[in-house]
Amino acid sequence: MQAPSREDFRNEILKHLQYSMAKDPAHASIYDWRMALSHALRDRIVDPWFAATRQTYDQKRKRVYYLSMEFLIGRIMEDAAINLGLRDLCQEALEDLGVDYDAVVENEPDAALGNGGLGRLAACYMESMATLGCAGHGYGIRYEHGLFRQRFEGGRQVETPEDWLTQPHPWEFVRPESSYEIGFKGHVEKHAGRSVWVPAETVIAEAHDLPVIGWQGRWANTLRLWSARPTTLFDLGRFNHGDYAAAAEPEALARTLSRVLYPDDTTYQGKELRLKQEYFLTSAALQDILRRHLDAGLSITDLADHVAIQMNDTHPAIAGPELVRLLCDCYGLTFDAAIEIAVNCLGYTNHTLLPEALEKWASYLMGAVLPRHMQIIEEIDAWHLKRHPDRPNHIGILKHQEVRMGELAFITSHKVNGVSALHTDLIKANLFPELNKLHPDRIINQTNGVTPRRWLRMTNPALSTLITDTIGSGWEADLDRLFGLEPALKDPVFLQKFAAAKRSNKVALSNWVAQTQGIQIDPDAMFDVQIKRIHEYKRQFLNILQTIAQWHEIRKNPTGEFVPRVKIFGGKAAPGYQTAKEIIRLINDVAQVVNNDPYVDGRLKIIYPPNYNVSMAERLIPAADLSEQISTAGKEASGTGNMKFALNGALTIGTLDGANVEIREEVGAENFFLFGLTADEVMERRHNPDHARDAIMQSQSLQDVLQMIAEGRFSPDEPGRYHGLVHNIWHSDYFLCASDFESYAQAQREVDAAFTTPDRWWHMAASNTARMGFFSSDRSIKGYMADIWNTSSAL
Ligand code: 26Q
Repeated sequence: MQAPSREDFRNEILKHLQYSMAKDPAHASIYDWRMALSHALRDRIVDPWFAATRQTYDQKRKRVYYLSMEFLIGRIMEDAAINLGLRDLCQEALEDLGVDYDAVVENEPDAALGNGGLGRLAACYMESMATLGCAGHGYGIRYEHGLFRQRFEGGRQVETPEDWLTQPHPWEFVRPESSYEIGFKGHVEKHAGRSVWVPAETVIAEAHDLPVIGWQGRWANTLRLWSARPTTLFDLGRFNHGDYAAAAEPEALARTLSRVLYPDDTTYQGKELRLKQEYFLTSAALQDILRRHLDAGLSITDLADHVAIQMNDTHPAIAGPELVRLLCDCYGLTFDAAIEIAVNCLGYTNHTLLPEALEKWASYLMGAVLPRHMQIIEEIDAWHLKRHPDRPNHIGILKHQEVRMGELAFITSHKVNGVSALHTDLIKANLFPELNKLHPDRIINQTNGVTPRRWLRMTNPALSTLITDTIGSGWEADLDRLFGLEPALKDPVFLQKFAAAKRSNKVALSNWVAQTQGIQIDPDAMFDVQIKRIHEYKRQFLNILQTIAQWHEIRKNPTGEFVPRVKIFGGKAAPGYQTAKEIIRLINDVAQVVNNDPYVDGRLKIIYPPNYNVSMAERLIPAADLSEQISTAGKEASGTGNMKFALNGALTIGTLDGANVEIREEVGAENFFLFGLTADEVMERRHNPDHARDAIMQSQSLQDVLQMIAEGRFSPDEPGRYHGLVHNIWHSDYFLCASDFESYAQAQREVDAAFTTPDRWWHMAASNTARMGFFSSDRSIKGYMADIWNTSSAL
């Protein structure tokens, strides 16, 4: 579609203000303008969306289905405008109408339907599939409440519900005709040799479609989110017997099913409602997939030629048993035929090695909620054992009266992938060593990526313009073209412009911090950023210990030369994760002391804005000088924030963990601040039961820091507040903060030295941007298409 003229587009916005919102421009609020603009943009998505849908149907293309319990989308409007090539036009048309474009963008709530990395990855992958012309459908849950909102009270995290859906959502289209019944509980009957599951509870899954528009609007896919509706409002039998509470049960289940996203990202808790949510998503998706396949006139036995289904972690791993159930019980296939089709369709992406994060469901719970699936799981396990009689028994799906979802997903998939090279090696060596021996070709790597449209073009216009001025456009959909910046790295004028782009982003962030936090920060200080979920393995604790050490140094040398730093933290803790919450409170307590210390005199500031989310990441990342990627080696599967920072010209201080390893290889060791133990050394070091004490005794600085915390320097009203944290680092320190402390301190001093040599710093920073092409999610998706989905682009 042709881009409209400025005047035409202005009129389209006005038309929607009048006829979609029934508002007079004289009385329109920012919200009304946002709705009008969203509708005007939406109109321009419909044609490419129809065209792509029709082409996939006509050509009977293989379709890819991405099943995920989380899609962490963030704001939609500006992303759509960017991909349609209309962003500047939106700004101009609103300007003509006397409306502030930035305020309209800000008015949109984040779609926070995810916890962190896994959910944001799903959103980047949807965008890349649309950009690449891969016929892909996302399936997720339309949570009424996304990830909780975070506030700080006296430095402590307080959670409040998120309520993005209290406003109308202009990007979704409800599809009542695409509704499916989902059963739970009940029993299994046998009729003429066929099993029939008779559920005791049912709900309806109703489809809500979001268009996902690719770069330049050349292709569009659908993200289909399910919401639960009751099958019947009342159980009339019970109602007539006067049992009113029980009569309302069907409605109560449906109301809770798609109500809220579980806020844990690393500990699974065996909650019945979570299992029901997982089955709800999976069953609705599979019924929809089979209906579409059969509606196209294709044979059920050819399913794997036309359908690839990717499971985003084990959360939808009930897909294997559910597909077998549908094929056997509803379409009459034999078990052997059904499981073969299922394995050929399914792929499983693993995102974690942390034992506490691996999903396991008590067999009794699985048997109670999904009785037919429990039978099928046992059958799948027996089938696998029969095919591999030498299989050690302890590596099966069922162990200690639990269903292990990782093993289930592995056995029911033709490909299992890790999300970085190191992570994939560790999956082979530590997580599934024996299954890997039986299936040596099954585990493969697909290193994560991020979409450069959102994470560079949209959020960093200053740098994007410089890149385009230097190498021309086209890099947005072919990120390897950033290598074309290489000659410019030698040009001092280019490096100056690079620095100026960064500085403009830092000024914008400083203004925002002043407005929202009431704290003045200096745009010429180094902006040192750690933003991610709060978790012990990610080691925000190590960062704050180091920050305290730096403060201590400044106080010891009040007239000394120090590189001014602003330490910026962002992130939420799972509501039940007490240690993570203590770390949050410590950071806030330290910030209080440091930010109000006259001796520091602007050389150190600590900022922790509450409620970190996608939109906040979009502000912080373009303004960062230093990216903190400091997890205990072997624990972070990949990381994707690390990629966004380096792409935007921040330097990384990091361990050899996850994708840091590959980032360092790409950008060059000389452009990366490495520290810490390797994954092998971490395992080795834990053999020494005194590793923490030994490390602490060797670092006077760390001893001083721990002493100050223990004495209550940061919590004078309650000196014992952090005794738990201090005791833990002395006596256990599983994540090796003590062992890596000195190495981290030394790397930080190297960072300071580089920052005080601007020529060197900006050369390093620009080298990062120039060499990050590999980390486009387009490269990842091409890998999935070639190695897992066996499909090609329609463009
Ligand atoms: C499971 C069961 C019950 C309740 C919640 C969960 C649950 C939910 C979310 C478990 C895990 C998650 C999220 C995990 C996650 O975000 N992992 C991250 O995935 C990224 C994308 O691959 C990686 O870059 C990160 O390294 C990894 O931590």
